[in-house]
Amino acid sequence: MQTVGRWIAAPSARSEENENQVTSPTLIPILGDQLTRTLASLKGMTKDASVILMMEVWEEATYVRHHKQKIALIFSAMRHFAAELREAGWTVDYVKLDDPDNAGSFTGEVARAVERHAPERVRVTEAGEWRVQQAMEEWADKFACEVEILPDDRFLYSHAEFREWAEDRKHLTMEHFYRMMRRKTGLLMDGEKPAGGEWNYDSENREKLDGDLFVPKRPRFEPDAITEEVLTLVEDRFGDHFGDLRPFEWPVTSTEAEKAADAFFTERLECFGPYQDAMVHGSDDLYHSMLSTSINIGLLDPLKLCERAEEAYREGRAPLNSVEGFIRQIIGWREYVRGFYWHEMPGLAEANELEATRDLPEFFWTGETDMRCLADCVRSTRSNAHAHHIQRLMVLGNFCLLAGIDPRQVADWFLVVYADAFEWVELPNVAAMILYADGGRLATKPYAASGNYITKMSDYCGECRYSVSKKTGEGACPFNPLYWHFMDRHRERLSSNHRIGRIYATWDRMGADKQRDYLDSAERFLDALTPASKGWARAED
Ligand code: FAD
Ligand code: DLZ
Ligand code: SF4
Repeated sequence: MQTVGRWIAAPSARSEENENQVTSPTLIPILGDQLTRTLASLKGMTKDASVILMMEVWEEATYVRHHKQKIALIFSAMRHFAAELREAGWTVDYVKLDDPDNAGSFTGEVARAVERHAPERVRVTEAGEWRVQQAMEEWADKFACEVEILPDDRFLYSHAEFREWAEDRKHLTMEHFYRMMRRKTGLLMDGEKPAGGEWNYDSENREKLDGDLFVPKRPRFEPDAITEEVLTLVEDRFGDHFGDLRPFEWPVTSTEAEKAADAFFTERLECFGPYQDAMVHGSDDLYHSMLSTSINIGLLDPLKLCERAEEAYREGRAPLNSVEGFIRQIIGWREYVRGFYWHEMPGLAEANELEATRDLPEFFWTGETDMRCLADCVRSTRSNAHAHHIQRLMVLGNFCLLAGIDPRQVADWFLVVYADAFEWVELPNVAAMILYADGGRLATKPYAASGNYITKMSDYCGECRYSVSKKTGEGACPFNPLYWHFMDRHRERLSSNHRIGRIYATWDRMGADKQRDYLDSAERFLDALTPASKGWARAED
């Protein structure tokens, strides 16, 4: 379904190719995360009646002060995509950041393009982020032509379907959503039954990585002339943003992204499952796919990736626990958080169920902390604009949860620092998954953990200045007292939670002196944290 002048979500996600070719003069804006030749707004369009508009705009590059590599990735991928479209015969009106008349915003640039091309209508695929979608919905009132906003059918589940699924559910349990998606897509299904008899093999995916295991290097993509020009621009205009710009090695075209996917399927998928939760100091990718940037900006089709993973299992090239784990991340978590975002916005951006108000510590930006696990995660974040899932969840996220950091500051940090960060995927992971700020709509309990979890899954603790086995006092791993401080301060809210309530029996058995030790240690640590200086995440700070 498409709408004229205002936006309504479509009832089904994968729209059909339009049967009737559109021949009236049409302006088609394509945003920086919509770099897909089969994009909804391109389907059924004739090349001679269409002008594609692509815009590098200051507002998008600075609404938060993105990591330099993220800006470079988007601009380079946009410029390559524009060249690819031109090669295929489309007319592309491409506005560069430094074009003297650049209006600086999507709305300003579409307005200028409407004047330049006098189209009968503007046809656009819905935005990934709430903020941009709100602006798009005003276009029909602003421009002297029709405005069509189409559902983004690169996702497998539409907003309306998610609304219907979520209706009347108190908890929006991902596992239920995921099983429904397995049935809907037929992925890893043997008739009505899940392949292998189980829906979820997560319990087999918790191995620590032995230092001797060989981890193949992922392909790196040397900057070409287009990327080099963008890197110079980014250094020049965004040199004071967080993060290292070089080496810049992300795939910036669908051809490069396919090569990255090939390497993952042939070299790393096999071990993806067992070592999904492992962390090794200085080893940044391990067996992860490193495909999120390419998927999120449209260079790779998520469903095709899942089909390739299933094929590897069916042909005996990869074990079921790895393949199921990979498919679950994509048709489960990825689709789920996108549905959750649109279902819970705009409230999700303000949610703060645990009333967390502490400032983000400065070391999230500088990496200067004696906590070896956190220092390594920030280092990888700064150098690569990437950290893998368990680092984001159980080290960085867990710290923010336990220390009670203000969700808005945490969300800004995660949106700034990762090349794959777009609010629709970042915010549910931050506000709901790691911070429990949504009050448990997404997770049935907070993912709180002491140093025990980190030492079980990593080699971080051995050379840390802190001792993970020491519970309180000087030299104790800060995660240990912080864990109990968190549990104690949220007792009223959490003790009735059946998945967490029994922890309080352990707490009570400790006795008042031991409890005081924990609380004092945590408070001393928290009081000594240096809050982040203003201006890292947003210019107006
Ligand atoms: P792999 O480990 O190889 O996983 C395969 C794919 O599954 C990923 O490429 C991704 O598309 C998908 N996926 C896995 N986990 C999730 C998840 N929890 N939510 C959505 N998709 C998932 N992912 C983003 O793409 N952008 C973000 O801004 C982002 N922010 C996050 C913030 C926090 C606090 C947490 C805990 C997770 C976040 N994630 C985000 C999810 C996940 O960490 C990344 O998708 C993953 O690390 C990307 O690396 P990869 O491609 O090697 O993933
Ligand atoms: C992330 C980003 C950046 C940094 N710059 C641009 C840009 O100049 N032009 C553009 O079309 N898209 C950019 N993007 C991606 C957008 O922020 C993304 O398309 C929206 O957030 C999705 O709603
Ligand atoms: Fe992190 Fe604690 Fe281990 Fe140090 S001892 S690496 S702070 S978990």
